[in-house]
Amino acid sequence: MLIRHCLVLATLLLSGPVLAQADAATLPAPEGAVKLVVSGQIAATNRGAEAHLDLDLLEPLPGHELTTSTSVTDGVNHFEGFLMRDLLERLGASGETAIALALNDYVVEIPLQDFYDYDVILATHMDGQRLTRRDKGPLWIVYPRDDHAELQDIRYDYRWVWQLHRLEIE
Ligand SMILES: Nc1nc2c(c(=O)[nH]1)N[C@H]1C(S)=C(S)[C@@H](COP(=O)(O)O)O[C@H]1N2
Ligand SMILES: [Mo]
Repeated sequence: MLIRHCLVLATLLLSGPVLAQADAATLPAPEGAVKLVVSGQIAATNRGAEAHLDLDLLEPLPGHELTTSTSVTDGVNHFEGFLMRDLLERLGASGETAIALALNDYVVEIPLQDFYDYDVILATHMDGQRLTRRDKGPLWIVYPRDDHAELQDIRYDYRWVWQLHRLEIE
């Protein structure tokens, strides 16, 4: 009995770090254009301490869609992309905050809790069209604004970072 407990404990102690290493090792290098760089408190990296992600590296994440109005477009739009929390989990992220930086030098801090409280997505498409740099792309953080009254607020609107290109996890 005691021996069995010791074995279970030993397995648990060993499997933690071993799994973390395997996970980090399974993030391949990007082959296409890098659309998003994630740095800071992440376990899975492919360039120094950072994760450099092209669209092929994002693709294995489960797809997620949502329909919502935004503060910058007219009417209601359909967005497709990936859940922010799935991306964070894929990268083994830990911490409290994501500092989101955009191509136009816009910077904002987003509490990671947002991504667990709401189905916030990293959108790649709007109304069936791939987002382009010219039109809020290639990646846009989109909140399910119409589904939650509390999200219809300027405090959340400024977290809708378009032309996102970097996340620093702290
Ligand atoms: N890349 C980028 N994302 C951004 C911004 C920006 O300037 N650049 N402005 C933010 C702010 S302050 C708000 S309120 C919403 C809507 O911005 P707008 O009303 O200036 O269009 O988008 C947010 N996302
Ligand atoms: Mo704003």
